[in-house]
Amino acid sequence: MEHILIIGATGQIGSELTMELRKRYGNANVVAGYIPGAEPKGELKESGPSAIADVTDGEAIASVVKEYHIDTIYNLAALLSVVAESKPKLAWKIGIDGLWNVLEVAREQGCAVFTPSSIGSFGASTPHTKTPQDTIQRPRTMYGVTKVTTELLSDYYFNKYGVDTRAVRFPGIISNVTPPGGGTTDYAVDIYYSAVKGEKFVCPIKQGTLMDMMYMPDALNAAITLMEADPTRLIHRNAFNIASMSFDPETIYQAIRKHVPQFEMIYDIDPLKQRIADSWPDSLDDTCAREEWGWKPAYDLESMTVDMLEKLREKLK
Ligand code: AKB
Repeated sequence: MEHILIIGATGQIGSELTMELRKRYGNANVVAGYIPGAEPKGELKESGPSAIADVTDGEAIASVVKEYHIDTIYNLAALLSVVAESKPKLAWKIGIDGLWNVLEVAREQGCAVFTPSSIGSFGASTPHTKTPQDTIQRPRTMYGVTKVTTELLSDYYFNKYGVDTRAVRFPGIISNVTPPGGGTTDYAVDIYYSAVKGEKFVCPIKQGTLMDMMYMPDALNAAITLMEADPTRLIHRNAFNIASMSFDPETIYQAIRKHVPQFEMIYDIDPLKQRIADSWPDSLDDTCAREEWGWKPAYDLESMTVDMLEKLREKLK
């Protein structure tokens, strides 16, 4: 990786991934790609180059790749699971037609491509505990359908054209910089904001509903380490299970209450979010990622909670 384009650089993952890559690869070598209406601001804008990179416009992507001599593309453009259910056509257009555009540019201009998949690529018929790397993937959400297709299309471009496509299946990502929007796992971010603001948290997911989650620094490390990995060690490519923690709402609530004893939580279940959460795994088996490229998370629920509370107290003061 020398010259990198992040498509979706102002989103939850993109905003922090861009800054981390700039730290590691040099500010001038990492281009923040955005769509009009979601322009980079503050440090993201000031620290390095940015360009309009609308995933639905293949020619525009091609010209940014050419102008900045891009060799690696992080394609983070997608609608999350809940919002994709209300806009299925747009979810397909961004997730799959957009991916096609990116893969074609990559094929023509010799770029490596990272396009994340998700725990949402699994469905109710997938084994739910210690979900294996290679298993049944028959999701019934549009988000899941686009994520399985992402994995297949990325493998197709690798096998047919030799495009260096690699990806992980992200769990719910918890961060304190840019909030997520329209996901099923968003409650695990929102709960920290409520705790720090001194508000009662209304949880949309039922007690006992387990889902894999990950702290942002581990997610960034996964995305970068995989793209830096020796390709001869990779048996899998699209996409690797990665895991660091799995919990239900009660467990994260108790973890926060250890530090904020007066914090209160009540439940008001959102039927769509609950249906999606019930169809997703309780926990993933990430053995292949550990063996093939040395994946190892740094944070667990307790260390993430301490860091989240400290950072949010600072941010919201
Ligand atoms: C969502 O909830 O839609 C995402 C995901 C797990 O992919 N955070």
